[in-house]
Amino acid sequence: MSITTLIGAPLDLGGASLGVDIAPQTLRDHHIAEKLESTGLSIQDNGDIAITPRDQLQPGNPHLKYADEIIRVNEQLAQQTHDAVKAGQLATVLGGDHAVCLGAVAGASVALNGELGLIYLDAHGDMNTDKTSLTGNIHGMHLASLMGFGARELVDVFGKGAKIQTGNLVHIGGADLDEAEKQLMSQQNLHTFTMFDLLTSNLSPALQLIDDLASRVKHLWVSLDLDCIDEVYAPGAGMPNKKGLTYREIATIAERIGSTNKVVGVDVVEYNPHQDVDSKTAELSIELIATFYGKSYSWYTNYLAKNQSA
Ligand SMILES: [Mn+2]
Repeated sequence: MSITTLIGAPLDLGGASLGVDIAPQTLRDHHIAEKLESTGLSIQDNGDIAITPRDQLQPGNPHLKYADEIIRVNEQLAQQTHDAVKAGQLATVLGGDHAVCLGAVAGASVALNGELGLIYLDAHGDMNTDKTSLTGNIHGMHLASLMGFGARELVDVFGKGAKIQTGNLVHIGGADLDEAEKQLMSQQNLHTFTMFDLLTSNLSPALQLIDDLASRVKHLWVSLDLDCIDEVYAPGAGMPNKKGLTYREIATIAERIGSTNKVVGVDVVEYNPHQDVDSKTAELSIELIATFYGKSYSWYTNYLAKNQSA
């Protein structure tokens, strides 16, 4: 039985989306542990990392807002994902805003000596730096940091230098990309699949990118920003998306990722329970986590479990 460590990281300092701080508790209230256990995973809940409230902090450098606290939280988070992965466990991180991906992935990467591919599902690039960001919000920078670009203090979280090689990233779902991000993507020849690609080529090239990455690396991390999913299916995303992936598209991508059997950790971020409708986004988050790990959990599997004859 695979043991997965649940780690709550209720950080809301990386962006302006207030409400993501109650996401880990809301998912626990929706029985995330029991539901994941019903798929065959065994859960060890580490609880939440303590975050200093915004009103007790100064934003500091306007190009790297709340950097000190965000780095402190990510160092702690990295230690936890590191220890879980080092022990052969899966690490499931419940954000919080997307800036928690920095520590989550850094810890796993260090535990695996850098032999880690990253599948990044997001409507945004999250590849700005302190020099290119228009907002100074770190939840739009950490993916550049993980690849070694931008402010040193972010790049060097949990050990010096890049944690993910540029060739070992697959970015899927891009819809709102900034100019600087598009430049970095093309200069570095990153493997990307945007919503435009989906509309012109259908899903198959994205599945190929996943398969190709899985054949190059021993281990995978999946970072799911719920805003890559259409607001019809994920109304509780921090930044609701009208041109996002449909349920069948994200479910198919998740199933393909799960079929690699290489996923060592997942972070699910930018869930804002205040905006959720009928707990749709919470339920979908739980289903997708299970699917990334190669398990199945859905309305249908529940129905079968409840309606077994004798
Ligand atoms: Mn994001």
